[in-house]
Amino acid sequence: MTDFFAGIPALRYQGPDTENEFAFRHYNPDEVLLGRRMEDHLRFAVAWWHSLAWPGGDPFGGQTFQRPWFGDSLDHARLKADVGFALFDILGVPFYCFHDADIRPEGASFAETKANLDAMVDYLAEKQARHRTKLLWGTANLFSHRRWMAGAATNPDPDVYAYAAATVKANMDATHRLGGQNYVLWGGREGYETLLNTDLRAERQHAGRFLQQVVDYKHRIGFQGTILIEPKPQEPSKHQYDYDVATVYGFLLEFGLEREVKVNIEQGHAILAGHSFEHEIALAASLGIFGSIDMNRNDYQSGWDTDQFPNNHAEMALAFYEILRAGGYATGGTNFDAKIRRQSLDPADLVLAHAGAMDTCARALKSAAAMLQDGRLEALRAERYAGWQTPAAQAMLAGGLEDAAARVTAEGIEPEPRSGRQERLENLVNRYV
Ligand code: XLS
Ligand code: NI
Ligand code: NI
Repeated sequence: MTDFFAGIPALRYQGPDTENEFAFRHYNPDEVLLGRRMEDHLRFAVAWWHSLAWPGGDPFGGQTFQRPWFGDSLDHARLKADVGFALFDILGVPFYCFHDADIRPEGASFAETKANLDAMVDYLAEKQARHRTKLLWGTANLFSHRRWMAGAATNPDPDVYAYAAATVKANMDATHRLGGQNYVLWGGREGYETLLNTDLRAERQHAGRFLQQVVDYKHRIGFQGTILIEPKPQEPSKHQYDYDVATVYGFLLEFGLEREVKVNIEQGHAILAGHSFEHEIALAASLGIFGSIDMNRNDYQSGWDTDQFPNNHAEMALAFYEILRAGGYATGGTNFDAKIRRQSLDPADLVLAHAGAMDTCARALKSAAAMLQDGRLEALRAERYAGWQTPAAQAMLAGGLEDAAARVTAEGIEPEPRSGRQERLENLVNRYV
């Protein structure tokens, strides 16, 4: 067991006016919004890599955190899991997520690494049986070790493709065994540093074939969860093949996987790709591939993936509005792919970073639900497209270009521009955030 969080109580909802720092002001798991409990809307998950494994480094300096579970043995890994589940209990989160490299020590060979993974999966299974927190998704870290430096499935060396297959297979088995609801693939090194040494076509074909093999394997082992691709435009590579939602959709279509694979959308990655977070969610929903969320935010000045905890509820309300419009999560959830700052050394910093983010999401969700319930935004959107309900408009879509063109003279059409009413819509949103 662990006393890392000694003196920190389990957090409870106490309402917006409480003076208690160790309480929720907005996250009230049992509160019902639009017919669903808040906990079931938000489906929060803690990310093992940032909250438990990250040592506090940045490009100019190394470790700042000194945690008793930092080390290379299985005992360290088990202590890390004990601390993890203690954190999950304090927060009352229903889910966690991991990479293999976060939960087990690396071995001297593939066999030893796999044995370490299996030992930790046994340990996590026991933990899950005694706590309420379950696995939202598992994934393989195919980017940190030097063997992945030129990619995993897209590596020019076929031996690395084999190693990636073995690693992903082991992690799909682990995720399946732990009852994970999704399996994620994020291709941090599936891209290039320079086009001068890159065969774009070959790398794309290999990535597509790899994903087909992943999907086949999922069906063969009877894994019921969702396979998710996490788009990101660049960093660590100069250019990554899973650039954004639209790019991933094109890739899925090319390899016949658009009904098999969905997307895990990260706030900071959307911004790096030059999109808003809500744009990426709305686009994925409209394409039928919305899966899950990695919730964080980037620093708007530094321009790289700083993975901070979210704290802007007004901005997030627009994202949750799109999630609600899409019908909410199915197997997905809100995973805090976010890390505390490297000066935030105290156990309380770790707890309250999550608590604040949970409250921010809950507040955003309440605003989004109120916006949807108000109905005026959707009514105004529908009204803007109402002209398309007429038989003449529908007939244009069924006929040829010349049929549509003929309407202009036959009906004496002269389009009358109408206001988009943007400021009025923004004012309406501001009543609820
Ligand atoms: C990195 C990614 C990573 C994925 C999981 O930028 O967000 O953390 O979520 O591999
Ligand atoms: Ni990220
Ligand atoms: Ni992520």
